[in-house]
Amino acid sequence: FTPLEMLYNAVLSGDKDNIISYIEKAITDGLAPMDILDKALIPGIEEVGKKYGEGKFFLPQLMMAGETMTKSFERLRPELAKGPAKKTGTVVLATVKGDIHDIGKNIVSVMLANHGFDVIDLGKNVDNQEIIKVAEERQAEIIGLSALMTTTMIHMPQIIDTIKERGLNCKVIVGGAAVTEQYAREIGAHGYAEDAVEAVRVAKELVG
Ligand code: B1M
Repeated sequence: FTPLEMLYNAVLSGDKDNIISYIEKAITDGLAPMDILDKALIPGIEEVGKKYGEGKFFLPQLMMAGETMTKSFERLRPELAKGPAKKTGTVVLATVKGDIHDIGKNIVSVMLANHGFDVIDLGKNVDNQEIIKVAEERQAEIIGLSALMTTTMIHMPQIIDTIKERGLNCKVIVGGAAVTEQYAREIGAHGYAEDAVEAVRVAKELVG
């Protein structure tokens, strides 16, 4: 197996004990941290989601894979963090209420910070009002919302409506596996991004 295949398999099988040594090996072999994420870890966790959706994997496997992915991302985080860029704007970022999926949101967080955004990451399962309050206090140019479930993405339009009602000068970017570009348009979001690289592009465009 190549280092990328080893990592893919480790996420798929929820191999928390060995994932770090595989990451170390991949880094020593000169693989780019973003490639490790995009070509091994994310495809691995997506396959887990597919198998879980098909009833071939069960909750314990989903949890093990999630923990393995989180552990590997924490190891990669400092590798992904490049030097300070010039300040681009402030983003308040959160996974919406009722939703504890934060792997993708954490990737978006690191990427935005790498591109000079001051990221206030409120974490996961965050109340609508808390997100709006912090954005207002910190005069954030952007609110970034992540939702992975059809049952939780409904908080997004609620937040957007409140912002509009209060006349806050703040743009909202939405993303996460449950969200589509069409949904983003329907709820009146200012931006949608399919992945972390796209999120940076959209955020820059909105503050531009
Ligand atoms: Co859950 N889960 N999960 N899960 N889980 C999904 C989302 C699911 C689709 C699996 C399935 O059924 N096939 C399904 C949701 C179904 C639906 O609503 N349609 C599901 C379910 C049902 C559940 C539970 C209810 C299971 C249960 O308990 N019975 C439970 C929910 C708990 C809760 O939130 N209240 C649950 C729990 C978990 C774990 C805790 C075990 C774990 C999460 C660990 C963690 O995040 N710390 C987990 C995992 C790992 C998944 C899957 C397999 C993978 C998610 C992931 O990390 N993907 C997922 C299946 C799937 O999504 N295909 C699934 C990798 C990540 C890099 O992608 O988050 O999409 P993603 O982020 C991307 C882009 O979307 C984008 O950039 C990122 C980087 O490219 N992006 C943004 C994300 N946020 C953005 C914000 C932006 C812009 C772009 O702007 C601000």
